Amino acid sequence: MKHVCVVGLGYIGLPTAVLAAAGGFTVTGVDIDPSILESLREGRAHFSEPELGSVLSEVLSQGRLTLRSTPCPADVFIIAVPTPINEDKSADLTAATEAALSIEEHVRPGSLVIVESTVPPTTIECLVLPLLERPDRIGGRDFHLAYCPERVLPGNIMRELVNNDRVIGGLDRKSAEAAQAFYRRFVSGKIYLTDLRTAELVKLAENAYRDVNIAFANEISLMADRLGLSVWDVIGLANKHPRVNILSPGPGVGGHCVAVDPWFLIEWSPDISKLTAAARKLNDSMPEYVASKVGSAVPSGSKIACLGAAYKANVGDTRGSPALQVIYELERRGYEVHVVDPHVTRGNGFSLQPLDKALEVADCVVLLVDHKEFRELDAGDLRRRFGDGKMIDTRGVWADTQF
Ligand code: SAJ
Repeated sequence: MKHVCVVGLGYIGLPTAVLAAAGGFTVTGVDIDPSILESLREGRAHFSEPELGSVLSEVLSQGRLTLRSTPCPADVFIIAVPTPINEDKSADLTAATEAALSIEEHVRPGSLVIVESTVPPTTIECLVLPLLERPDRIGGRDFHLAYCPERVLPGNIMRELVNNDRVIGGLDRKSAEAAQAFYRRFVSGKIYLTDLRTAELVKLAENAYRDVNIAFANEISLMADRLGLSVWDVIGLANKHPRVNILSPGPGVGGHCVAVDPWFLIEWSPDISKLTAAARKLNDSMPEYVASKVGSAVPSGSKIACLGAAYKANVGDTRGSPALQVIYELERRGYEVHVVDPHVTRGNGFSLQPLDKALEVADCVVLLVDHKEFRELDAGDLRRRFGDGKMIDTRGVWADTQF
């Protein structure tokens, strides 16, 4: 087992390809996006993650990582392509299907195929396996097939890929063990072996668990608001209980994982996933709620300084960002929105402003993302400038203002 072909060089595939190369494998990284391949060939990653750039340059210079637009024969194939949802919240498995089809011709006896993309239950056995099998090439008997979902937290991917425990689901025991041998070369976390369906549900359960708990925090924030209380005090005190750990309310749930994966469960078992669906609905209603808070503070046409566009603190990723939903809703309601986000390099559908300029002209300030730069702001100065009623804090940074 020496040559690895990674299909999909995004937030998971690229760090995985780089770490496998650094772990001694010869790696071919495959992506259909020419601009990604071009920037990688120049040694530049198309997103920022601590330590990614340095290890990428190292394995490129050592010739351990080469880049192509189509797969090639290899001992190990990793599918790490996006599995988003469609407008109707159904799973979009187009990229995963195309990735499996693209490696099919290169699968040899003894090959190991690992899917890392997050998928709905039964996808590996019902969609991926049939795409790879031939009458004379049966999964398990002739090649190994495993599912190993990632658990990394954007902003710390390189370390988490190495240190986090892994769950590997195998088509059969030998497939799981073959995948374990592969990851053991660069993963220091514990590796747990199980079957395909268990691994699929484990991954979805992890993110649905988080979404439901965030929804609960948001529900408490609505109650606190109606009572005229600080939700930050309420949750802070409730969490003093030794067995209570209420998460933090916010303007909604973003990113391409926690806000997406629960829909795979809802689509697969709508008759069961009542709590999961209610949590998704509540979290997706939060941007509108935040916009209504602004509506209660200042009239339409006012200038609003929106601090944050990214989906969460200290990252520049705006995919599925609830902050963006608030920004678009405020614009729809006729406000003049001034967006500040030091982590976002380019605004899509909005222009980015310097912080001091936005605060200078604004009638109201809304904190949407608790970037470290915003945590460093002097709340007292802001209070003197805006007054409590025109500082809307959705992340508890200015604590004693109402969310
Ligand atoms: N959020 C809250 N309140 C909280 C925590 C998060 O409003 O208390 C919001 C964030 O602002 C953000 C969204 O939820 O908009 C998701 O952020 P996150 O930090 O919870 O998760 P992700 O999407 O960055 O990463 C998650 C992680 N999963 C879990 O924590 C169970 C990560 O470990 C996964 O690998 C990743 O999803 C994934 O790729 O599946």
